[in-house]
Amino acid sequence: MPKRYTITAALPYTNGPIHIGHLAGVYVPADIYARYKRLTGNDVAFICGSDEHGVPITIKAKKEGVSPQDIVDKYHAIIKKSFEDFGITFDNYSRTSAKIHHDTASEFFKTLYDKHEFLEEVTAQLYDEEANQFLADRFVTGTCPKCGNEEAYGDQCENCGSSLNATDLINPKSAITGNVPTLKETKHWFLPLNKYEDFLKDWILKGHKNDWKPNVYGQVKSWIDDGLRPRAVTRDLDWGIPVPVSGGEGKVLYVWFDAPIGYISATKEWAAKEGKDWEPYWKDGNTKLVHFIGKDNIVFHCIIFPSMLKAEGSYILPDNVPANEFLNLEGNKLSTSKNWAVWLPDYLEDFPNQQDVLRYALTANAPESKDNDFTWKDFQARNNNELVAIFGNFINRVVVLTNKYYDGVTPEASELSQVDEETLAAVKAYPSVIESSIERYRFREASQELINLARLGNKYLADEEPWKLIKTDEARTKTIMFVALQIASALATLSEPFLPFTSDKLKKILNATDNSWHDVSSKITLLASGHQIGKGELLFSKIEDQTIQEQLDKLEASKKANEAANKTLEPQKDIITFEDFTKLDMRVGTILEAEKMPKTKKLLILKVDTGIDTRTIVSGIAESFTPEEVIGKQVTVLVNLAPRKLRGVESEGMILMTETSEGELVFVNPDTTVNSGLQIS
Ligand code: B3M
Ligand code: ZN
Repeated sequence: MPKRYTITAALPYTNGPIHIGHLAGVYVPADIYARYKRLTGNDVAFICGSDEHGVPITIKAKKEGVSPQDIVDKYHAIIKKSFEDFGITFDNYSRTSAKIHHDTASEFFKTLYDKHEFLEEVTAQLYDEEANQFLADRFVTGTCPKCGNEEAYGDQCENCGSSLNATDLINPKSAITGNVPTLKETKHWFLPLNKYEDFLKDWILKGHKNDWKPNVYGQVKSWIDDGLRPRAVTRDLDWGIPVPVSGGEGKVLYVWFDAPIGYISATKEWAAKEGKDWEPYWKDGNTKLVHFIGKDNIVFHCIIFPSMLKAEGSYILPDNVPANEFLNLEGNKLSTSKNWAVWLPDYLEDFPNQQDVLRYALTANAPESKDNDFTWKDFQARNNNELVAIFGNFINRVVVLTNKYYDGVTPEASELSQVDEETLAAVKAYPSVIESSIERYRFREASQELINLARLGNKYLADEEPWKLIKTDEARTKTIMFVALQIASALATLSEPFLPFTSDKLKKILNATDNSWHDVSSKITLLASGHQIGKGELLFSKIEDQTIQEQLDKLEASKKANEAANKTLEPQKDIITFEDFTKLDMRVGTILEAEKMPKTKKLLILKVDTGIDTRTIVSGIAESFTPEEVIGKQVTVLVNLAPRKLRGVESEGMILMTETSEGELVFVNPDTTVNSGLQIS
């Protein structure tokens, strides 16, 4: 019986492009699920949009010296295009700066306000005197009281997922000035989560004990067991949705209050465009609501938003929230701020038209129950050993042989052997095999079942060897190729959720676009005898080691560039007087000899002509220069530094150096050759 599904995917913050972690954690699994539900005849609203409020946007705007609207306009377009490029089939990708969202969120807040669901309280909040601004959310960092993570934010700890009030943080620090915040009184409206504890215990801890993923259920249980507290749902910020009640001047809705309502406003926007009624997608008890998110959003989708929906009273609640864990990259946490990521636009530039390879590699290795690591080596292996060697190889053989033996016409099968019968029966079972995994949100497992179907095809051809039989048994060869074409057609249909671009290509090659998901298990024949298929084309191509090495080098380079760009300069030292300065005697020196200090890695022993004399100076430059490289160099020497013994060698003076932002040592030296001994002042 077809059902109605409202499927949502977390609204990405529009403070940067999206990367492979976003795809793996949220958007590819959500798209697989939405495509599968459509293919199996359900009414689906697949909803997402840009999350355009919140402190991350204003921090980015400040950093780039533009307005928050400029930032969201720029990244909304970039992110929207990335989703389109990767075949993420949202029915609507909206944005929370849209008027329909402002109206919907304001109305939602007003409804709760009029029902006296909020606590209205004046409390002492963190304040940055220098920036003259309250510090909430990502405007303040500190140590998480629950797990000790020292980079927790004012509203959330990404390490343990806890939702926090800024005043919970230990050793808070302003993200604007670095100052220690003071406390200042201000009025906010609080959602009394404690009031919904019994409802949440009943709805989740009892009602979803067996069908919610253990990583989700476990986090929710620990918060509820810890006891829920009122949470402020308004902020002293100027970027966001104005608080629509008196006393709310200069305040906005907390981004995590407004953003989930973005799913509702985006559904409204879509339904209006489609001439549909939006309400059944959010208010009909027969609709299944499924939220796809990352683990750092569990508290907001399982506790706060459901409590809001419950308080409002007319909405359905999520049937499931299959949150994924985090994806790491080459052993390190993916990080926007550290530029340690594979950004989707960059991937497409380096791997044009290979979206499915990334979709597949991320699905086959998805962090479904624990954090997982993306490596370029695994990406290459998934492509070469599975997509090329199994899926692509099978299709290529079927299509090439059908064109070679029968000019592309699907041959007539004569009597089926037992192996043929068993093989065709196995093919018919695959829709429900894959369904069983998808229905339990096990997309890794489902993707491997798809590859198993291709394996079945390969094994069938390898065992039946039509290329040999063609010489001796025409009838049997026709039957084998007929069976192989049925497997290929099943792959064309069942691959669509996982490999949408490949599925399209394969349907065109087979000239077969109309077999539904259920047809694969119910129809006697997917490709009838006499059906004309098209010419073959390679579905996947081998990825060479060199290509992978280039990606690893690119990652290293971006990491170094990012470290350089974010290198914090030492603060200026205490002021000295001119008299102090005149005590320093700096001369031009010329390095005459150099040798490594035995048993050390860092030290070179230099013989330096200072113009006054030739003296020994020990310098910690051995990791940046070989002795040969420095002989003859003119350098700046501080000659009247008291001599000191280093590893038994008396060093008389110091060579002035500096370290570039890339971390390499360079000499501070005159840019023309001059006589040693000239004073530098
Ligand atoms: N903007 C995504 C994040 O926390 C957040 C999701 C909102 S879904 C309503 O990275
Ligand atoms: Zn924590």
